[in-house]
Amino acid sequence: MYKLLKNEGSARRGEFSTVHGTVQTPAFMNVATAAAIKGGLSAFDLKANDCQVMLCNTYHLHLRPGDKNVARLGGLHKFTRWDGPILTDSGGFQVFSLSKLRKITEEGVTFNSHLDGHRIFMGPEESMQIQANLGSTIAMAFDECMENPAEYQYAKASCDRTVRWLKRCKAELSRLKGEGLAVNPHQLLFGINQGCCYDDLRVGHMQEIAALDLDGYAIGGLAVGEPKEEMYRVISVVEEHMPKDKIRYLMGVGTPGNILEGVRRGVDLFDCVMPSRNARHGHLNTWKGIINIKNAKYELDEQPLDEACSCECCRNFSRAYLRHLFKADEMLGMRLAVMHNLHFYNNLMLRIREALDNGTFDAFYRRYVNLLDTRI
Ligand code: PRF
Ligand code: ZN
Repeated sequence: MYKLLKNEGSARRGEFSTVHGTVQTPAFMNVATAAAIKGGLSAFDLKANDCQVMLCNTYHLHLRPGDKNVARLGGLHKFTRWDGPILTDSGGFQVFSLSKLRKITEEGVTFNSHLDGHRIFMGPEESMQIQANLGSTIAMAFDECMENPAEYQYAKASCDRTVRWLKRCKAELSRLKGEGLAVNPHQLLFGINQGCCYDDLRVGHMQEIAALDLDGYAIGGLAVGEPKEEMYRVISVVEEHMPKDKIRYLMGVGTPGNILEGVRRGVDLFDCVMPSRNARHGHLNTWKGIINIKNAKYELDEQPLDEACSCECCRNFSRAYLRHLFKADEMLGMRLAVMHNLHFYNNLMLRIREALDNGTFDAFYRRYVNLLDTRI
């Protein structure tokens, strides 16, 4: 259930209530692809860093440890010890991004496992069955995330098929819940808008899926190589046709600047591997811009990584120590860096919410939109 608390322009301050707790929005969802945060963080670390939602992947967990095993072990919440909301991505995107040999038909997608190459089939029903076994709070619809650019005719046919897949997802999830086969009997379903960068396809697709009265709506198929101005334009075009009383999620986005632009255009939820992936390479977000901790200039720097940050790393350690850990390839370096970047993203969302509460989002946006994405 999404409750709109306040607007500033198109930006929305809201609350999303689920059986696993209420999410204050706008919010960032922290990526735990295979039920762990890369860099060695657990559910308890997420809690300690103000994370509200954990995101896991259907495809990865189906391959390993197997969704049936997760169901036998009581579902993802019990397995990971994360008691807040969990969103599972449907596998659609991962199949398209990880597997080279794949065949798409009306039924679904046949592809090779990225682990051992064996043939796997996944369609809307399989994706829902896997997500029902995982017991996530929110299941995502099985969609096709097209390459960009895509031919108009291909994009149109793909969108139409994604609508048919969505109807099958909805029917299958309600069957599973009705027959007591879902680990979480209250599991929610979000639809995903596609349509490449073709405005008419985007709008037509959004109108069709809005009519299905789902629990939330995502914008997919963006941040896949198009210029960011194009992405912002598509968000604005689609947003006008998204139900006002449902939560909105921009998939796989992005930098702090991208998030500020998304919020300004009416998006409530984001997720991205960027903070953890960048952290593992020593690229760290601060309130003054992005730093590379491996840089020689930090060798004797006794300041905290970011004096404005209250994460475990910034409260206790110097830049010099963190740089040393990276140089010496110590696991602790990665763990602290990932913790900091996730803390930064969750804190960014907190400050966005405060600005919306106070009616000062526009000033906040203007102050930070370029600064936070700048390398210093
Ligand atoms: N579809 C799904 N997951 C996704 C995407 C999508 O289009 C994207 C696109 N940025 C990220 N994750 N199912
Ligand atoms: Zn920090």
